[in-house]
Amino acid sequence: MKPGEFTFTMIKPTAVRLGKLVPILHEIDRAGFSVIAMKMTRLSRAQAERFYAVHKDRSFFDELVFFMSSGPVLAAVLQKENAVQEFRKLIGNTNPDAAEEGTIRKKFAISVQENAIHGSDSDENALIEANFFFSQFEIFPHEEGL
Ligand code: 3AN
Repeated sequence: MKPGEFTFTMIKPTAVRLGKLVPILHEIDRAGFSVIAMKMTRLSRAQAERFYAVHKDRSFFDELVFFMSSGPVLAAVLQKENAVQEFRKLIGNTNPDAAEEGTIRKKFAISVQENAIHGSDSDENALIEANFFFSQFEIFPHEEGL
């Protein structure tokens, strides 16, 4: 996997519970991303704390950990040229009130916390987050020419 060509995403518990998993995957597909790894799982509190460790001093950290471990999530690695930036554009602003029309968060988020979907914010974090959920044997990048 080359940096710049992939990103990590997670469809969050509320979106899964409300039956938005397939509609969101449809948007991701329409935007030209290939799924190269995917699993449905549920984070323990400890795993959610580790995943969001960068936010541990923020006021919303405990709530965020509680929410993210409240039900199943869909974790995936997506391949596309310039994946991190392209995917951030597709999902839109963290706060759905500020999210651009047509973005996934505009369509599916119910609040700034329960904002439907996660997308890595840098190539470095895309790698860290993909490795958090998947082993090297569970990621299947498309090689050039395929
Ligand atoms: P993004 O997911 O757009 O990169 P971050 O990294 O600032 O946004 O925040 C990580 C997660 O923390 C968000 N996806 C959201 O679930 C939650 N979050 C961010 N800001 C707030 C807030 N002000 N109140 C509650 N939860 C928040």
